[in-house]
Amino acid sequence: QKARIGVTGLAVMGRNLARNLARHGHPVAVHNRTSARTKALVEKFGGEGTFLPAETPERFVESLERPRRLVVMVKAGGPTDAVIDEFAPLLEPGDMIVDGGNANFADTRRREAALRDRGIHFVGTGISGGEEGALHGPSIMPGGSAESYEALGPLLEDISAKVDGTPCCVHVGPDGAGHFVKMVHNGIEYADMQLIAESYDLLRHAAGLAPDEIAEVFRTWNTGRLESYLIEITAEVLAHTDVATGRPFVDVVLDQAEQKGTGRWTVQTALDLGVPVGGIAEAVFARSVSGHAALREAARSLPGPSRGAVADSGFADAVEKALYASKIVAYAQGFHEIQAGSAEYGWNIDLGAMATIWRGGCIIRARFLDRIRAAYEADPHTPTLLTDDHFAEAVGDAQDAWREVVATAARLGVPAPGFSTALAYYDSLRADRLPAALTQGQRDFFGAHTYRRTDRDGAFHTLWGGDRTEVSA
Ligand code: NBP
Repeated sequence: QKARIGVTGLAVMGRNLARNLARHGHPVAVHNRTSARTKALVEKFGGEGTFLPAETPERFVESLERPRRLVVMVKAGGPTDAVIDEFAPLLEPGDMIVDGGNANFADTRRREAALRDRGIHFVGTGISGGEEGALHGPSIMPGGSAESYEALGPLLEDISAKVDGTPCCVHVGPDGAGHFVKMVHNGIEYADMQLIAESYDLLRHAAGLAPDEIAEVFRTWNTGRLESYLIEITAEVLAHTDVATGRPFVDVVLDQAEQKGTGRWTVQTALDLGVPVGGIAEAVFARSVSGHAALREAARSLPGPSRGAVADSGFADAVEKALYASKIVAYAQGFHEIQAGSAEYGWNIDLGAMATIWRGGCIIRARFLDRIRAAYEADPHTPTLLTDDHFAEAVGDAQDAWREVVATAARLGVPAPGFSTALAYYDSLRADRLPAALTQGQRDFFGAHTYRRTDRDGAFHTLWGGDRTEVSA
């Protein structure tokens, strides 16, 4: 018997993905560099379906039906190249290597081009949902050729999460498109988490609520428009009591957030593409600030504001509005980045389809994504989600409360970089005139960089060091 698909790399993600495939009735070949993992998988979960364990790459490749579908779930970076170097010589034209790791999309483009020359499809595939998602149905974002999707799509759709019967898996676009979209997904996840963290911080330190009371607030929010996996688990974490000390769990965890890199890549890529993603950038920086222990220690004695907490019973509602509005901004920025990446690399990504496949399986799954899907359905070329009728109205309704929350945060000295940057972005887009005109004047003054005028075409320069007449550049 041959396997329909194979998975190499059997740490948490690969093991659970292989189990998911087997549970769906697909015979799956399994392989790992260290064969103890392969043995352990078959011993423990062999009853869940048909596993074909292989100790060597050669046996692994032999056990796959053609065209071969080989999923690689190893640590991203060097290990992925090592695995490709090991397996590619064993493959034949038409075979597919599916990289399900969190690869950088630029690496995926390089690998895809190199393997395409040898007739092998390289399918960089974003997989979201962590280990639980991999087992029970992740959100899957495959890139690579349309031809490879014909052979892979049905399998991947089968094991993906489903929402309203629709699989959370779609062919994103050629070469690195899948990993690009997965990267931005993670960037949005950073922003979403940061906004939730700021909401908690304000409820705690501006409104003076206790963690279990805040958990209740989040539970209530989770029955409304903010309903999402992240809000749900936030309530769980906040309600949790540390077993060892009996104190709120959130008070015994070291307040230094870590990161693996996809958020940073999202921001670096946005800078390269010239797309403003302040919400994601502030989220990455907030984690970075939290980790600078010595810097924070040195600055701890700096003076703060003299005013105390707010005693406003409507504050939690205001924070809900600020959170919703800021979240819309963060997603609008993320989708702008996907739109720009798609244009830059010729991927032709369907933005509404991305919202559709993020509705289930992944960390940012939320009711809200249905709204984004609807927005792109109404206007696939909308320049920003913010001008969609629904979102424009929601932000319009929320904005007074949003401004109040940002002002309160500033007044009380509670850092709210996510809320603040989102509001500044909103106001920048809305502005009739931006002070960029002054910036251009300064640039022309010190560097003769020229400027354009509102009333005439062309580039101009003022002779700042001379008689200040204007010349055509
Ligand atoms: P890890 O990222 O911890 O990688 C461990 C696996 O890589 C093991 O199977 C290990 O084999 C293998 N490996 C390494 Br390390 N170097 C290798 C090499 N030179 N040649 C062959 N194999 C090598 O596993 P993971 O947490 O399951 O994640 C797998 C991928 O999925 C990663 O790219 C990750 O970014 C991505 N991802 C993870 C999550 C998540 O929630 N964890 C979510 C979404 C995506 P060994 O057993 O012989 O050491």
